[in-house]
Amino acid sequence: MKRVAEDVRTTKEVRVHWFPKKISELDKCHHLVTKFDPDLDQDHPGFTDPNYRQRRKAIGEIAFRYKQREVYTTLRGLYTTHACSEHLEAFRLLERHCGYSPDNIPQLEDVSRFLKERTGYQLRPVAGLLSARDFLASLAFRVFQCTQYIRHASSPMHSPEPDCVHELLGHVPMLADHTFAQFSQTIGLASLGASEEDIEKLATLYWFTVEFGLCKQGGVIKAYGAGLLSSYGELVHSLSDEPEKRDFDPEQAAVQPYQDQNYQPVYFVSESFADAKEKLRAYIARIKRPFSVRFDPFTCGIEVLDSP
Ligand code: TIH
Ligand code: FE2
Repeated sequence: MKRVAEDVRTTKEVRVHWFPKKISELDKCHHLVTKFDPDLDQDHPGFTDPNYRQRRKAIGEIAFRYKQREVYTTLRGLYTTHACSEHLEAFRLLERHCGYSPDNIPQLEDVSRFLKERTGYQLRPVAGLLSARDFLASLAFRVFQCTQYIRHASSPMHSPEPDCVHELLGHVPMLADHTFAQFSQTIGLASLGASEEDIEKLATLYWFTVEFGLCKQGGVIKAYGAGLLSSYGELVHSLSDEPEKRDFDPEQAAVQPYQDQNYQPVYFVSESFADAKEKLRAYIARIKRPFSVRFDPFTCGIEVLDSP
């Protein structure tokens, strides 16, 4: 598709090709001409030399990784003013002990080991978007399912689906906090064996808290939702005057329609994690289930208890 640069549209509506106007827009100039690619062009002198082709690929990846660096440093710069204190603290530790840096994407296994020591959470790789029932069930065991691929390079500041930027920069630091880890597991436990209708409500509640939650800290609103902390665009939007902000009420949040293609028009603000956890517990206690469940930390299994 040809794009028209808006500010060079003339009165005669001459179509002009889009062109970059800021150095950062060079990120959008990433289309490669493959005519001479040694992997595709049989006449290329290196076509039959696998070592050469491999070396070329490795060098090419350094160029693509340049963008990853940009996402990391841009988000990190914004955290100081926009992220909650729990996220900031864990992020410092992840940089010190877990290989978080602008030039490195850490291994899932290393990050999982770090979390296990902090809150007992562990990470496991997942191929794509899971059903809400399966995803929430894993939280009951303090297992977090992580995607491994990275967002498309043409849209570094927002992705419509989870990717490793979202998991590593958004979720992981929050899962290192005790109260938040408990909050997440509580949603997971409530989801086990729940009706379709209750799964839908719990998934929506998860959306407005774990993914897109805001909270008050020292009289200022900060972000704790992973979907905000992994998207520069939405992080700025969420704390601006543009969207509506409501006090967190699980009854309301569980049925609030949400946006999963673009920025949210509505966010819920918690007084604190402790307060959110208490409200969540009260909400969950009202969900009807013919049995109750308990996580046994010794066996890491679920005990099912019939109600009297
Ligand atoms: N929008 C988030 C991002 O850009 O990192 C990713 C998602 C969060 C929740 C659903 S998709
Ligand atoms: Fe997520």
